[in-house]
Amino acid sequence: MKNLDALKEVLATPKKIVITTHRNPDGDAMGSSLGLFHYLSRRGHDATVISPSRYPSIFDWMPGIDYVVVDDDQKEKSDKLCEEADLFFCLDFNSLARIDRVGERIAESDKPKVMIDHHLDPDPFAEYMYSDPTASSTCEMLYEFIKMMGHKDMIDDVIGKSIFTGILTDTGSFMFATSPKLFRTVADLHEVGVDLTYLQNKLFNNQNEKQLRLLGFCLTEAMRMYNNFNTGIIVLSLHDHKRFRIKRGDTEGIVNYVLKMRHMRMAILVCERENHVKLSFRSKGEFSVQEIAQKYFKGGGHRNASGGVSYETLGDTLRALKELLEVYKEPLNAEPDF
Ligand SMILES: [Mn+2]
Repeated sequence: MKNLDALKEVLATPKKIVITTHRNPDGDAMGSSLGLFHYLSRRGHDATVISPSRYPSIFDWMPGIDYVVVDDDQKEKSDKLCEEADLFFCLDFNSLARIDRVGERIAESDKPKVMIDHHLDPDPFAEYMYSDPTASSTCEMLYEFIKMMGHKDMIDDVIGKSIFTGILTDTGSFMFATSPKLFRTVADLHEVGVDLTYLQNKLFNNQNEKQLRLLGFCLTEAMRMYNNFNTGIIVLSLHDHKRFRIKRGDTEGIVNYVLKMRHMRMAILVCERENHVKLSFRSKGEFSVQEIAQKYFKGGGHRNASGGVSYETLGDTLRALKELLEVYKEPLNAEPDF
């Protein structure tokens, strides 16, 4: 990590610290933010997590979640915290443009910034930058960070649970982006008492009837097959959002079901919102959805999991996607490498 010793120096005396993460925070965003919050608070810092938007209710059980400030709902409080902060931590995103209003506040501030993130192509806005696109998750990196600070012994069940949450969600329960190093980290977390079964139940066996019925609808009605391109696209219109009363987090993980079909190389979930269309991309093997999300939909992420947005209508967005299938026809139809 760049300037680690200088950062140790900064953190040697109590500071007012704002920890922030990306919009629509996932398990890695919440896990890393809360894990860091506990670590810094215990060291005597006055730390607050600001999430640009609300977090899904499946994270309600996480220790410390009640102290999270949601910028969309608490703008004044959030502005005041940013104004008064001595230091900012930016977790699980790598460009301030990705976090709208909070990003603007942070960009305006002349106070130092720390970035801990595993996405590709970071914007070098942070004085203290820890970027590792080979890491499974920001949570895995947070574990390394606390170790580098010399405080591995502070990682207990509470911090461990937060870290483990991001590892589980970002790796799809160890299905992708794993490494020997990750399993060593996980073994350490196990040793300090983090209960994997407890977390699995909290994170993955925690849905309500509506969410499961929505999954059923997506697979029976909303999934469009493009077998000539080994691609499946699930489309949820505004009407569907109303019909199923879809809330933040309800569509989490649904896109992955498309890839359960043997021949599928790419899966896309298209959600029509009031003034934009949200896209989630998944792929198997070497085929990169990161490239598509970044080049055509102002987004990005990882090779096999990325997100983006379109400001065209739903119809125009779907037409653009179909044209892209033609553009990528050859790699989509290559011999499977999975
Ligand atoms: Mn992540």
